[in-house]
Amino acid sequence: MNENTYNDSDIQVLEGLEAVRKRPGMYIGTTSVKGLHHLVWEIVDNAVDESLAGYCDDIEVVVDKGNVIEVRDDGRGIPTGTNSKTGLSTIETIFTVLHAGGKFGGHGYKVSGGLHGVGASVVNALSEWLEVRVYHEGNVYFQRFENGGHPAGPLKIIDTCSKDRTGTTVRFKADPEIFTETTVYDYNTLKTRLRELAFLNKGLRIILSDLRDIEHKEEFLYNGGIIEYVKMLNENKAALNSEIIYVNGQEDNISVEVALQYNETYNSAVYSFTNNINTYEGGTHEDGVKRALTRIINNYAKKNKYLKDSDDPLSGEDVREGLTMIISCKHPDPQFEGQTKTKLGNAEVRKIADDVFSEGFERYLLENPDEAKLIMDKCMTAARARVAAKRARELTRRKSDLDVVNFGGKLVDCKEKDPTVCEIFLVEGDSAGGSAIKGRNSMTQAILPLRGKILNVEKARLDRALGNEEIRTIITAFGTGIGQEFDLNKLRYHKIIIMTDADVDGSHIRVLLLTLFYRFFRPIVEAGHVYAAQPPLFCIKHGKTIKYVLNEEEKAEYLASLPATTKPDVMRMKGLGEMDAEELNETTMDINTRVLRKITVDDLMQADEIFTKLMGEEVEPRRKFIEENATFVENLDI
Ligand code: 28G
Repeated sequence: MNENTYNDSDIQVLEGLEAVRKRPGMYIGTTSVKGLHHLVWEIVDNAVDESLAGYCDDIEVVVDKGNVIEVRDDGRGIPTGTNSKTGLSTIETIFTVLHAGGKFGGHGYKVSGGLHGVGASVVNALSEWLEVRVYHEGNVYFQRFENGGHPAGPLKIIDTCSKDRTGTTVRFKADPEIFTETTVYDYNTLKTRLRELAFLNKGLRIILSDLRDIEHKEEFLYNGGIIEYVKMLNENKAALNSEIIYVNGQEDNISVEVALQYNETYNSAVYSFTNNINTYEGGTHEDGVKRALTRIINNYAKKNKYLKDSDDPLSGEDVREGLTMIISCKHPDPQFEGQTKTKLGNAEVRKIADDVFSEGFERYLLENPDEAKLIMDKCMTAARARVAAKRARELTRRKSDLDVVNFGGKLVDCKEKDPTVCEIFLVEGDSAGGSAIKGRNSMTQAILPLRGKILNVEKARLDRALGNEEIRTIITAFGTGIGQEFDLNKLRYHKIIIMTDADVDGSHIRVLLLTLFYRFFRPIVEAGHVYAAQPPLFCIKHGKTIKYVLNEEEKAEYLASLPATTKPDVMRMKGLGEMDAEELNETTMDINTRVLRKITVDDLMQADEIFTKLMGEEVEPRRKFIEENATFVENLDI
């Protein structure tokens, strides 16, 4: 083609590109920073397609100075011949004819393709300039486009290269006249998506480098694919099944891959993809897998007597508690629906996904009974929590009409309503409770005396736990609800202070409370709201000063600091119940003189360990523990 003359098809091409520049939103959704990144995804997707075709192992993305993007692949290189339909070179066709993407040429299919899947010509149309280099049979082919996709010259050979070197390189500068908000790329956005692409396409190496102000270079290569994705997502969580479960299969050219692992949290993280596109709104592939998961677990639970025939089945939410799962589907002709076109609509996929997953997952449970037990126990606990949460919600609903001060006649609330300055003391025993009520600052300090036994929530089913008045009162007082209704924002006191004696019984009650928190209120602890009051063990008088110390060590240290001649009385403190209001206030409650210890999740886990020992299957540690902690065990309401 003569570069100085236009023919009809040139005019059509230019009109096409002009349409893109007039209404960029129609093609890339938005010209905000999101649209800017979309340009990169379009080009990268073409390289990923070449990798899916089996010809490309490495993709390199460079953010160059001036926010120029360069994408390189080591595929076959775009064919350098002429396209019979357009009369232009294939390369020029791909970069200037709208919708000249994968479907062009009639066979094969694009398995990636961004959300809009509009192709390289749209990127070209929205670029100040764009250059393409193709490495093929020892030659470097080159073409440059300017001002929104106009060829600056014909395709030509500009250099030679090694015969082994094949591939395509695309370099472009987004047009600031289109991207008026910004043309600055965000490294993290690029990194997150490119890493995701590497997870979704096992064995594909993607290198990202940033040559702007702060230089970065990262490589993403996952031979385990989505298994490694789940591994990363669960990195900082305690895994339940140590091996990540992986299931895959295909039917009618539609492939489904699933990787999953349970962890000890209560949250579910299920992410699904179709042709590398994150289907945020889910769809038939996700429905099929979820349906199969629920059914297979229920079948297994019935068969293995976790559930009686008369029991309600486990719900979808029960079986997904603590579940991290990636679903990746590849489809030759995906139909995207929904508000943001991120919901897979193809009806046939529901059954295929169900078939593939149920077969693989059922076999996994049969072949791995130990892991299966961990999963079943987790699901059963989740189901109990769901029932309990419903009850709690009903209870709180009933309570909400009452003045919270009067419920059960136990909580002595503070006057202040702002949770950030309010404190609640959970006090062991009625007599200490009495002193605490008298000695408190009634503006900000609420007192909840705990009488009798606190139920061991580790052993009791949650519905029974909610039948326990002590626990119900605590839940209502906190205001957060429990289980699925739990809402940290509703916490009525930002300091929850456990006030027990410094003796063995006191520490036992503390352990029971911690277990309650561990199971029901963990986020409260994680947010740093739970404290242990530390009543002093000794009172040391020195002249006119009185010093309270928490333990023997502190006593020794303080005494050593005093001049030998003036050493005084050392008094052992009484228990909480024997202190009068003034003493209790001064030593344990007054914000100016008290010493609080913040309870951490580690403390909870220690408490949990004690319970695991006590309740666990191992007989010997259990016997030993019961022997060593006779009073404690006697007080337990198991
Ligand atoms: C670096 C940034 C982006 C690409 C290829 C390779 C081929 C190709 C691309 O063909 C025309 C349409 C369907 C066959 C295909 C090379 C077959 C044989 C290719 C890229 C002809 C487009 N040899 N690599 N397009 N197809 N990389 N990277 O864009 O029928 S695009």
